Amino acid sequence: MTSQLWERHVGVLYGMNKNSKIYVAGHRGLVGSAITRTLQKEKYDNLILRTRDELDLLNQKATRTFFEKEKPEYVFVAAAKVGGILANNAYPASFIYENLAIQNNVIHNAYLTGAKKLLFLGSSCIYPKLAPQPLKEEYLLTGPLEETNKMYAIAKITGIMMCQAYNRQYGNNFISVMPTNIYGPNDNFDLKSGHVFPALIRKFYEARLAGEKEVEVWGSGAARREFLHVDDLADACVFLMNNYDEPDILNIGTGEDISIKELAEFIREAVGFSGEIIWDQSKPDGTPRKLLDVSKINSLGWKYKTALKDGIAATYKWYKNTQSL
Ligand code: GFB
Repeated sequence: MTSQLWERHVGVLYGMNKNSKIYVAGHRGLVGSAITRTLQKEKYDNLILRTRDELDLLNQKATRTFFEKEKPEYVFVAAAKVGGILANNAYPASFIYENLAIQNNVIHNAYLTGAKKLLFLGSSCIYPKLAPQPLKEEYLLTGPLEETNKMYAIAKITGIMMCQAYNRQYGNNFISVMPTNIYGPNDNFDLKSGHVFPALIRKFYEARLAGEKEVEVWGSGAARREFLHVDDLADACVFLMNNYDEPDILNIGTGEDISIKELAEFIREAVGFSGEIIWDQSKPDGTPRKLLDVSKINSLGWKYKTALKDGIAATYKWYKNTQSL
């Protein structure tokens, strides 16, 4: 029996110590930066962080060298090629190639260099397009995927399977979590490549400043999504790194959804834009509904904190401040 299998066998807990060596892959992104903030706030003081210029996770050799030198004990895999509905649809090859490469390199090297535990971030888009709602963890691989983000989803499903395979074959403790749609500071506010939340903040803000009469929003507005503040996601990730040791995937969300129409109204109000919303139905709605069943994570003692309207106000404030810098 390997030492890791033995430790699991005798029930050694895998929680982090304040001086554990923790690598946050993707620490400058929306999710990675929030995990880093949370760890720092909770006084974990041995974080290993590398910018993309310092370490290209697409590069197998560079990733191997980094892991062999640093040997992190805990790894958060928040590095990924991400984007909104149009970017996913337009660049399927980049989404499948980059995500597979990054996660292969990170997961395999975490195994090779003896990481105690790894947390892999998936996405709610791994579930079948027309699965019953709310989406339970057991619906994974039970039906066809949504076309607009199929390649991203396939890559993320592969990451989940890889973690489970390494657990089974090598006795690793690699867990996978499925966050719902995330928003907050350090999001991508680019209108073409980003997600709906930051795009709407920017569109309404710029339209208000320019005195525009209308703003174009994509799709019919009927699609329903669940939105979680990234600080809540980060809190859940740190909680699970310390308290969850199962190979089964776990959803992270609020358990509440709204239509894109409602979201647009909320954001318009928060930003103070008084013009009209025009729906551009030539753009795709994507999956009709994406609401996670969060009963499993709730039963472990974790629940989200940030109400959507508070999250919108805070994110808008953050965005406005970045514009006046
Ligand atoms: O956020 P979003 O791009 O991602 O789009 P998905 C959500 C909904 O908002 C869609 C509508 O129905 C869009 O048509 N929408 C309206 C807009 N206006 C806009 C806009 O200005 N920009 C954007 N981006 N959308 C992503 C996946 O799907 O969800 C990723 O592509 C990932 O793979 C992520 O899983 C969580 O929720 O449709």
